[in-house]
Amino acid sequence: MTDIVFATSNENKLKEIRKIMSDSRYNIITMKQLGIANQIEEDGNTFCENAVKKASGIMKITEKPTLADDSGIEIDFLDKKPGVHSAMFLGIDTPYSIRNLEILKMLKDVPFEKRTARFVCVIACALTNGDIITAEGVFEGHIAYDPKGENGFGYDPIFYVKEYGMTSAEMDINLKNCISHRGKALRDMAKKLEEIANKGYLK
Ligand code: ITT
Repeated sequence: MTDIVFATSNENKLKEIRKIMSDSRYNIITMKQLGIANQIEEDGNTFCENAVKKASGIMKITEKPTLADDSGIEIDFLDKKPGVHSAMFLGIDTPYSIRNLEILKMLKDVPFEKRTARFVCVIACALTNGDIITAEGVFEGHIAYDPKGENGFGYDPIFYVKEYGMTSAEMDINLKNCISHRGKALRDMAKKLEEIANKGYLK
């Protein structure tokens, strides 16, 4: 098993990540286990910039290969907002139950075809030799009319996936991981890490 740090303080992300990586050769180490807090400021303009900043900042502290995820939701009717600002949209301490209702109010009377939205996730891996690898995943859907479902986290209760007739908060973790932005990005990252391991950079 190869130790790899995952630089996130979001326990919900970690739960999904652990499940996706469960049959990989990687042993995920959390910042909590290492006793370090995320002191990296996410001030980039893109998911990629923020993911690279988090991964390389924490790799410099841990001196171990480090993964980081930057993700968020783009709502077309709101000009792709909140995007990279998803974690602090409508107030960092505002419960998601309230944020989600506020978003539904912003989209009141907006017809289904104009409620398109997507979750985006960029995962970056900072290797100890300074190399950076990135992978992206996108999950397309619509903003629902009412929040539904208890699974997942964040904006999942208002993210409706037409093909399954349910929100991503109504999906079990395996289904969500199979089709989600994070699942796609992480599986692509695992493939890229495999290629690197075969070249001998990662044991
Ligand atoms: P770390 O930076 O410590 O990883 P964070 O929660 O601050 O944790 P981000 O900066 O990447 O993470 O913000 C992502 C936000 O986007 C997250 O807090 C949710 O509000 C939203 N989000 C991302 N992926 C999501 C998902 O799968 N389901 C629901 N909401 C999601």
